[in-house]
Amino acid sequence: MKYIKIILFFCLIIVSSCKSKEQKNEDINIEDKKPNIIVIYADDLGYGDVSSYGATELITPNFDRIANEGLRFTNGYASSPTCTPSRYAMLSGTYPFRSTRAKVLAGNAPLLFELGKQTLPSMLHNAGYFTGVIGKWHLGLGGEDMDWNKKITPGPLEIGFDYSYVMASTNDRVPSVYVKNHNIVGLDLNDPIEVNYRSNFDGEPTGKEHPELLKIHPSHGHNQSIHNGISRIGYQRGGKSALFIDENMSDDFLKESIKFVNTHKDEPFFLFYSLHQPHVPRVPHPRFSGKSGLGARGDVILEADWAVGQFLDELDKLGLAENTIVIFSSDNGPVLDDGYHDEAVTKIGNHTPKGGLRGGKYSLFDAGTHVPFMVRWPAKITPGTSDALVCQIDLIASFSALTKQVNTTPDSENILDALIGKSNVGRESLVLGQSNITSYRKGDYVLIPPHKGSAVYKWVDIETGRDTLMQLYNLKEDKSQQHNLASQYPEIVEKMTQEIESIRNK
Ligand code: NG6
Ligand code: CA
Repeated sequence: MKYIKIILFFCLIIVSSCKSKEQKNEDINIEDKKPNIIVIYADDLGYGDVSSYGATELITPNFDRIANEGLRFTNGYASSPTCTPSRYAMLSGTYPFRSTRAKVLAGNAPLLFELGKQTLPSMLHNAGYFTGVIGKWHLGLGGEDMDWNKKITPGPLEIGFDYSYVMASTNDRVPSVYVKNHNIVGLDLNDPIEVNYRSNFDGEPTGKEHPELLKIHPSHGHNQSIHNGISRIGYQRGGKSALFIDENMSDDFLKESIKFVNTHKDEPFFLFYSLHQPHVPRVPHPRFSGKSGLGARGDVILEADWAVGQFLDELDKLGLAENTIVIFSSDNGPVLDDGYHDEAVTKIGNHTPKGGLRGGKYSLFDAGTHVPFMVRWPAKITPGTSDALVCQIDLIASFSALTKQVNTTPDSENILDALIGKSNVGRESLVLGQSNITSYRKGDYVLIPPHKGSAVYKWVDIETGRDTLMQLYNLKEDKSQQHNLASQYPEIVEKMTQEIESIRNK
């Protein structure tokens, strides 16, 4: 009996010590486990294109899930009213005006980034994350006069991504292919692909000369090489086995993204899931054709919303949702006719993609850069709405603070507390735009310095925001920028002008 008691006593000690070890580990894990980080990035989605931002004619339950389960920012910005500079700013923490090349790039442009400088993926890679990009790239690939049939480098892998599966440029620019790591997906070297942005290849039909071959007709530009019944910007020949099918693009990127999170579920990961919707050409899978009643633009937004829902479901299934930061935003504001007759204009009805803001894609007015911006992190964020001024350019400084890295980029600011709702103060001020064409937001004011050029981009029917006069608006009181206050508040204009200069010369 005595021996049995002794044995039982030791068993108890062993069991209880195991239990306390397990509990401790759990505590350590909760505290120390790095959250996964996912940026879901739409292409040309407007502030008013999402139902949680006020859309009533278009219902986006899955984008809304992120907003409802996280923080919905009412003052969230892309850095620029076009794609390349916004993406450049987000990944490099550098204002686009600091790079002469950070403008909409041709499909055969070399990689935009300066190698060796810190980027969002390189910083997270150094913090122990597996980093990946899937979807639209549009940041240049390779060097000058690249042979697309050989190893394509430098590209995403040379700026800190561990894995990449990207559309080479845009869906309306050749080459119409995906590039996985260093190579074109599905390329048959017996049918090499050639790309040219100056002249066509002999015997290749173009949209301009052969409109009878087209299923979607261009309204401006987009009349060069034809692929999948759609003429594009630029000329390409060959590579037939590798050309993407527009209708499948959303599913292709979704499948890749689902595969990515499954493969990396057991390590911290960063995924830049870069949607191509609702950029032109808008070609939904037949499952979504006609679903919105708003033409192809509405249909592809519903398609993107569905894909995001599938992706979020996968995070749930894998048990990852709780400790994963999901950011959803857009690279620039909305446009209706961006180069194809696709009923975006004729079927718009009562839908308002810019949600009451002025301007749109390409514009210095607010709708160019003021976009949906939501952050979900169930483990840490209490759902709600935030009016803090936040910008995509700040992800790198904020996440380097989160992962205890040093931010070495010039313009990114640590606004982590605002991003996770610990504070309702974000940035104090923000430069927007590209090259020398900039505006400057500070608090509720936005200053648009004089810029030459026409008041409207006629081909897309969007106000440019350019004026030879100084413009100053108070966005809190005048969100549609109707009242120019510049002459009323010369001292604010003066101060903000000086601040732009000092940021420029930093
Ligand atoms: C414009 C294209 C437009 C779109 C845009 C870039 C024409 C006439 N228009 O030059 O269709 O491709 O560039 O869009 O070619 S972005 O969202 O990738 O910045
Ligand atoms: Ca875009």
